[in-house]
Amino acid sequence: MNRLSGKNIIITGATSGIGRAAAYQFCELGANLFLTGRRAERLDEIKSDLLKTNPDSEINTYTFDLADRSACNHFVESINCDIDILINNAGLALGKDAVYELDRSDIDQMFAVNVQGLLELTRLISPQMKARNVGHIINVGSTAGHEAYAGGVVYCATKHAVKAITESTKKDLHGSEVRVSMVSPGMVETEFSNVRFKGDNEKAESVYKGFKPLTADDIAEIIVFIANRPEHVNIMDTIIYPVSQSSPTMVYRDE
Ligand code: 8X3
Repeated sequence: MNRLSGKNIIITGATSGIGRAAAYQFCELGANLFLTGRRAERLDEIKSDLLKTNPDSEINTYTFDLADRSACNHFVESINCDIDILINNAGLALGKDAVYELDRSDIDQMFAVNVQGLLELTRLISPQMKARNVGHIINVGSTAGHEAYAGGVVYCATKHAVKAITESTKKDLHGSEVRVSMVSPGMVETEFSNVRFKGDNEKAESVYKGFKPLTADDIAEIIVFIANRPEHVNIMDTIIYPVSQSSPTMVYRDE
C-alpha cells in the first residue's frame, strides 16, 4: 500500500548517495519533494531527471549549507506548506585520524552538519508537526552511532549524537502522533569515502574492495519502508549491514 502519495517530504543532502536515491524512490510514489543540498547544478539535474519520468511531480530545490543557521531559517520560512516527513540525511565524515592528530576544521564541520544542522531543521520543523499532531522525522544515523572505532572519534561521536537526538526527540514528542525514526547503515558505497579521504579515490575505493557493500538504494528502500508504515507504527531504529560486515571494523573480504 502506498501511503506516501501527496506527502510533503524534505530530504537534506539530496545531491548524492542515500538522499538522492531516496528522492527518486519517494518521487515514484507520488510525494512532493523539498530537496536541499550545497550543489545547485546537481539539484537541477536531479529535478529535471525526475520530471522526465514523473512530469506531474512537485519538486522544489534549495541550495544552502546546513551549517549556516540563517540559511536553515530562511529555507524553512520559504516553505509555504506543512511538512509531513523530514528526512535528516545530510552528513559527512572527514578524515580517519586518531584523536591526537585531528584537524580542527574537520571537527567543526562534522559537528556543524551532522549534529547542529540536523538539530536546527528538527527544531524548526517539529513545532508545526506537534501543532498538527502528525508528521515523521527520520534521521540517517550510522552503525558508527552504535559502536565507536579507532580513527572515527568525531564521526562516531556525531552519529552517537544522532542516536541520542532521535531518542530524545521521540520522548519530547511522547503523547503526540508525530513519529521519530532512525536508520543506521553500515558500509554503503557512495561518495562518502571520497569525501572522507578528501578526493583520494584510491583510498576511497579500497574501503569497498573484496566484498559487496550496501548501495544507496538499499538504504533508501528502508527509509521508504519506515515512512510508509501505518500512522500508529513507529520504527525507532534499523541497523543495516552488508552480509559481509559484522561490526564497523569486521568486514570479510575475498582478497
Ligand atoms: C557508516 C560509515 O565508515 O562508519 O556510516 O562504516 S562507516
